[in-house]
Amino acid sequence: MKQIYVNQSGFLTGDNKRAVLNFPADKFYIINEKNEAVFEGKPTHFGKDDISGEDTYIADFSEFDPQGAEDTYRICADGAESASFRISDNVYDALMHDVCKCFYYLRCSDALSEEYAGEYYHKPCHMDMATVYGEGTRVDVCGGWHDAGDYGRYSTAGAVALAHLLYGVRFFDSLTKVSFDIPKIKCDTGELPDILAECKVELDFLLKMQREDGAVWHKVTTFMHAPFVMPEEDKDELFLFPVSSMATADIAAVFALAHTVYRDYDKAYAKVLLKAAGRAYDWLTLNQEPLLFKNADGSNTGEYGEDEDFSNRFWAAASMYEATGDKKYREDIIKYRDELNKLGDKRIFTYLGWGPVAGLGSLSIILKNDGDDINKDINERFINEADRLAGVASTNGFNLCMRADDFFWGSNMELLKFLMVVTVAKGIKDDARYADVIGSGIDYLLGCNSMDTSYVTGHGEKAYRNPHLRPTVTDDVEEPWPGLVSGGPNRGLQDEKAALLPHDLPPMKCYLDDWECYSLNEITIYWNSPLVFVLASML
Ligand code: G3I
Ligand code: 9MR
Ligand code: ZN
Repeated sequence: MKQIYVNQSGFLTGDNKRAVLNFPADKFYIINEKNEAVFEGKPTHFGKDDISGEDTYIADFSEFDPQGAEDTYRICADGAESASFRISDNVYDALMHDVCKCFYYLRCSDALSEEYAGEYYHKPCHMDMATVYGEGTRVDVCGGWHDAGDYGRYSTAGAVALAHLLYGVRFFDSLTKVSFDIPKIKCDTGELPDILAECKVELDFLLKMQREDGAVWHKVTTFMHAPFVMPEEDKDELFLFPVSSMATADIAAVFALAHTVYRDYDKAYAKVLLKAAGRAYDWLTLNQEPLLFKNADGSNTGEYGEDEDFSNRFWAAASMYEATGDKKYREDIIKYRDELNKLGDKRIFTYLGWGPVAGLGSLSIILKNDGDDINKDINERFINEADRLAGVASTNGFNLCMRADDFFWGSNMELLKFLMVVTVAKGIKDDARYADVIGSGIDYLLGCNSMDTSYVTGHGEKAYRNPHLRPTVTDDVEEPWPGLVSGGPNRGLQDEKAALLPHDLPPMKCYLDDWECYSLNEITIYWNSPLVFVLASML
């Protein structure tokens, strides 16, 4: 079928603008709402690539920068027509609002109000004390965000999502200006910016996930995933599953990072965070052996297993060093850097979670900006990775920095993390390819892909509508919350329904907009958070 793929949300004025055709045509036209042709151009043949499996033709309309931000346009060629899109200076403002607001809707316990949640309100949930698994002690761990389509709350996943948001605030002050209609929280300087009011919900929860001795429980979930019910109907016993060194390190790191952000707004809170970070760090110092995590026998909630904890410890050391300037943390940075180097993966210092998190440590080192050898080495690794990604993008018609192997569970996060790396690299080195790769990545996410689908709910004429998300499937509201990033195509086709798809599909087409497909179409906090980071750089 003849298709014209385009970013269905829109383009920023002045940016590069492209659509992709999967058929040859002499000319393409841009038409406005009155069906008038307002621009014409000639598609150029790119050829076949292994991620889409299609013979692609590129329609470049970068020159088209119309006045009149509210108009919508379509691309036409040879009888085919694309989805509509806009071009304006503020085309991503509504998107940013919605992507951020999803964290509010994902709040657990009694933190939603009808005033702010509207039709997506749910009653208080998961208010009971949780039982320490295997011990029987009961602990209050109310609050935080549900992780995803399930109702679990996982420490490492929460820390990583927070990290994307809080590093976003550190790198791009613009993020503190974004408002998304949530309850205000008072602070020393007046009111917290919305993004920090929202992050505080998860930080407060993670503070409760820390044991007296400084270690952090890996997760709090029921023993088995809940059926598809509203959160308040999920009444099974909550368990605090064992502490892990990954959770403890990630929490040390993210509290230290949060300290550097909140100290400008709420000194007392920033102090609490740094103290808790220090306690977690001291526990790590006393417990040098990795304490990895495996699900209890028979339990099926998220495992978030990792093979080693050096990347987590590296992140903790880097974040503590940035927060305190204390040289003892610098020594640990070197120690864990050397351990990570032994693993033999040159890209590891650019990995931004949820598994390997050394790249988050790198962000602290970049922010600290000491200019020493450690700093130079990290800067260079970000540049090398950005250059690699620009190279990958040049091998397909979508200018997408993804190889076939990158399309696994949560491929959209893989993409967004790559875009974060390129975004940071762009701040280190001026290279025109970087902005282009970021733009094309966002175009892909918002519809310029061979599924012709926008992977953000409510943003795009053909946005996906059936996320694997318990409240959305269960409530009687027709549309899902807007602003949810789907996990996206996954060659592994790792759930029962996805397994029915043909197994020889090109990577980009291993997707179905079906709520049953949790390996293709779930949502999570840490798939929304990297989009916030990348969009913040574009505001
Ligand atoms: O990293 C490897 C890569 O090297 C390899 O080439 C590729 C191909 O097999 O696999 C990659 O690993 C994948 C890993 O995600 C990467 O993060 C695994 O195959 C894949 O099974 C794994 O999926 C994870 C999934 O849980 C199952 O464990 C997702 O990342 C993770 O986001 C997801 O998390 C779930 C929670 O458990 C529960 N809550 C919902 C959440 C989202 O679905
Ligand atoms: O709904 C669950 C989803 O949030 C998880 O990502 C996924 C993997 O842990 O598991 C889903 O739950 C499924 C369970 O694992 C197996 N039976 C079907 C469940 C979904 O309906
Ligand atoms: Zn809940």
